[in-house]
Amino acid sequence: MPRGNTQLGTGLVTLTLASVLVLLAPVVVVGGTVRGTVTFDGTPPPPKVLQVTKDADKCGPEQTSEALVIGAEKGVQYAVVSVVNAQPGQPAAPSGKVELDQQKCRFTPRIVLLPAGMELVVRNSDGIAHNLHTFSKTNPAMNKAQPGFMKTMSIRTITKPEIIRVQCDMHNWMRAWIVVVDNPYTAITDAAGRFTLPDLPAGTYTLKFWHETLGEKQQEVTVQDGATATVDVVMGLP
Ligand SMILES: [Cu+2]
Repeated sequence: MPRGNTQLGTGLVTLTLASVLVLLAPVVVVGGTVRGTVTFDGTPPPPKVLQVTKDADKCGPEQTSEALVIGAEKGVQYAVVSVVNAQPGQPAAPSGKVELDQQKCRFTPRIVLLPAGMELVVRNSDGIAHNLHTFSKTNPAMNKAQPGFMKTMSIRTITKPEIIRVQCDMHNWMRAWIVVVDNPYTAITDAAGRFTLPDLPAGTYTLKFWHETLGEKQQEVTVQDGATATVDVVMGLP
């Protein structure tokens, strides 16, 4: 066999072997997960009852405050868990939107996670007049009336990361928070106080826990590829 053909044959074998090795290589799992809980320190106080002073036929005679919601095992709902030193993620898809409803004179959900620059659709399911009053510091503040016939209102001016307090001046018990984020690493605790932050690149991070009534807390965590780190924190009344 001519020498040239032998070299070609060896080359093909080498190439094929390399391909097989690539196919057999383990799938590289990029990033890890942080999960955990926020629990209340002490004996949970009873939920506050808010008096309804207007539109009781739509709003009911009274409302239960969501400023501090504590569930089973003292889990704290509506705590915002974010990664302080995360790299910004992909910009929000322009077609995406996030909705904040007004239902029975209550903002739903209590906390809205809004990627910076994404459209916020404010819905009025009640068919009575509400108004959206935001107390922004970084984004332009707004105070927009939403009459009962205006089913939706589109907001496109919230473009910078910030936690924004929202209220309705017509029903002074109505509260919400818009959490504007520029990375995908923010979670809101569920009814049991649990949160999950998936797909974090390996590294050491500072987690910030924020709750509208309980204040702030920070905790460091190290994330390893393919692993789950657990962070449980306890927060009490200030
Ligand atoms: Cu209102």
